[in-house]
Amino acid sequence: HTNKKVTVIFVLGGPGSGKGTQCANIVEKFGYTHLSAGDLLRAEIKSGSENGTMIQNMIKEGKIVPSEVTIKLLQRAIEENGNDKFLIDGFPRNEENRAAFESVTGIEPEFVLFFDCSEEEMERRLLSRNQGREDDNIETIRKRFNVYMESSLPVIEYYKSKGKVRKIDATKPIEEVFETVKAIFTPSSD
Ligand code: UP5
Ligand code: MG
Repeated sequence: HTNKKVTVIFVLGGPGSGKGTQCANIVEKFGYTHLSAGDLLRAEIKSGSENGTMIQNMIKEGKIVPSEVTIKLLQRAIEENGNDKFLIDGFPRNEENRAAFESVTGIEPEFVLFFDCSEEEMERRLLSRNQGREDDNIETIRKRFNVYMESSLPVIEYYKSKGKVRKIDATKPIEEVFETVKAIFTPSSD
């Protein structure tokens, strides 16, 4: 188990729903540390790690990288960081990810932010992002949507059954989405 008492929020939603964008806002306003599983995996490719080629091929196909790889990166990032509150963005992506993270780290999320966005809008955003991501082409985007529907939505359903999902209409403009996010992070006085 992770050697540290931490608060974790999972940030979930489809490809291009705005997870990374809103995490940056939450970091600035509420002092969390942002851990994007996808960013950690892309850094692992760049670092020339022995898993790099395997990770690169999986991302190109929109597939989910074996959980032990992703969990090791997340756990190391949590343990190396001085902060005690984390946004974990884009993980867990399937039931096996979820169960393995819980048993390996002993961490359960405080709640789950779910960015709910139409596929049409997500596709438009990904195709105009232009940041050189190898998975932002229409063939890979379709595969990412399929994996999301089949494997990732059930994780959100699981947390919904535990009353942990905070669902946000992510189709709106960035500023409006952040207004909703802020309300979730700001304790009410009732
Ligand atoms: N944008 C954002 N919000 C907007 C708004 N409200 N209105 C208009 N435009 C908005 O946003 C995407 C684009 O939309 C940006 O240009 C932004 O300006 C604009 P972003 O915030 O980047 O969206 P995000 O949800 O973070 O999209 P991302 O593409 O990162 O999501 P994915 O979940 O697809 O990507 P991730 O990096 O998490 O994973 C990539 C791959 O890694 C996976 O497909 C998988 O192969 C692998 N992976 C694993 O195997 N395991 C993991 O645990 C994680 C990843
Ligand atoms: Mg992202």
